[in-house]
Amino acid sequence: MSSNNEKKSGLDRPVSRRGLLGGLAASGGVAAGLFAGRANAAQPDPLITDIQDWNRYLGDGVDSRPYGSPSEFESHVVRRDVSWLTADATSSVNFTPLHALDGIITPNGLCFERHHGGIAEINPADHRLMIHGMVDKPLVFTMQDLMRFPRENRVYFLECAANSGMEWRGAQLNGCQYTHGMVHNVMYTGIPLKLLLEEAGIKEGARWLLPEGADASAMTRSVPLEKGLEDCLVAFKMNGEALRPEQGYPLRLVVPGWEGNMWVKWLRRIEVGDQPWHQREETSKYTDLLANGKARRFTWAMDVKSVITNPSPQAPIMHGRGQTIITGLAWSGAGKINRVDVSIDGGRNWQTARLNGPSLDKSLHRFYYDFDWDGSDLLIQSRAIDEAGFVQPTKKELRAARGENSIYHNNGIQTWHVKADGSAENVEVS
Ligand SMILES: Nc1nc2c(c(=O)[nH]1)N[C@H]1C(S)=C(S)[C@@H](COP(=O)(O)O)O[C@H]1N2
Ligand SMILES: [Mo]
Repeated sequence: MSSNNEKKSGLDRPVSRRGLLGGLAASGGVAAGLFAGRANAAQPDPLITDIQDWNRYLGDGVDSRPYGSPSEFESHVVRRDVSWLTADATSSVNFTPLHALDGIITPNGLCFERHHGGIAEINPADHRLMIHGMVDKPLVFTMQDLMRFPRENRVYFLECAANSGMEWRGAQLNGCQYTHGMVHNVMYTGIPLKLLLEEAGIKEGARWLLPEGADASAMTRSVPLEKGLEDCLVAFKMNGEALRPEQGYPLRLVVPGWEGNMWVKWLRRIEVGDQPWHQREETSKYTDLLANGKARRFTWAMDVKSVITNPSPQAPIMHGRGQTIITGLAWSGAGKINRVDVSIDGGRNWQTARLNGPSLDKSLHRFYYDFDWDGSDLLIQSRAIDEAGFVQPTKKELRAARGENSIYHNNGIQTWHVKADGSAENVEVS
């Protein structure tokens, strides 16, 4: 996929709210009357009065698409990367096009990808999962062995801890795909890890797990045994079909609510031990350097967060003033989302948004806020509150607590500046 977002120079500096609001009166009203309803048009609409080709000629038969893909008119809805972020083709990341989706489920072909050693292509017949270390009997499972274990279906978000990481020091990337697109939400079919661990028999004194991937990066992370027994899954299906190669085919670990990095893909080994291993991904990476030079470590749970997906820089308002819908996503590693508030004036006033769709534990939640847009400039924001009572902080509050050194765990409130012509831009209010 070609890169299509460049670093925006000059946006490192926060835009002051005073400055933006000062400009509101002057620019408001430019879009007036641009989008009068078609029903009033003087000319007859040929799309109504003429018979179109698709109405006249037979279409393709059922044999033409044995595995379906989206309409050609949706070809712009793809994962995209940021050129200056991606070092080379194999150590890379791309982003979910959140602005083009609705509901809560991420389609398989649009789930963002993050891999440290490229995509491992594994024939499931050649795949093995080993459980060893502090267990009564070390075991090796084939994929067929795993099919004998009771399985469960659960929907969870996966968010990379570095999601929004480029925004720690100021508004930078123009689009929620880039600022928030390192998240996806999928229904997994998998075996509770607890069942596999019990099959091997956990020895007394065991406290930690070390899952390892079969890819070239052989990714490892220390996971507390308690979490493994509580709700982790060894998954082989996503949204009903086999995992995609990008997502760890044929087997991945699901660690609900916790950093994406712990969700080891191409899962081939789980070691059981009595202390953490202090691997690369939990020491030099995925630790949060504070202003005082100390670092937070083992920051596993993803914090309460939300973002407005429409309108946003890649998805301007196209229909002009009047009845307008703001929509977005909210999630929390602590559980369900209780409430989402929306502001259209940069956080001075807040209204409660309407949550819609299933409200599931550690899953994305969809919210809508319907309002009458008068065509004036807006500073739109969303603020999520989860069932544990955590409230999404402003960026100012976040920086006061954590400084600006980190790239991980940025859950600050996002602002889009919507202009009179319906376009939107990434800004910060101060
Ligand atoms: N084996 C292996 N597992 C891995 C990775 C990897 O490079 N190799 N990347 C991790 C990171 S950093 C993240 S954020 C998630 C990304 O999952 P996704 O590609 O399904 O979005 O997988 C994690 N699991
Ligand atoms: Mo990640």
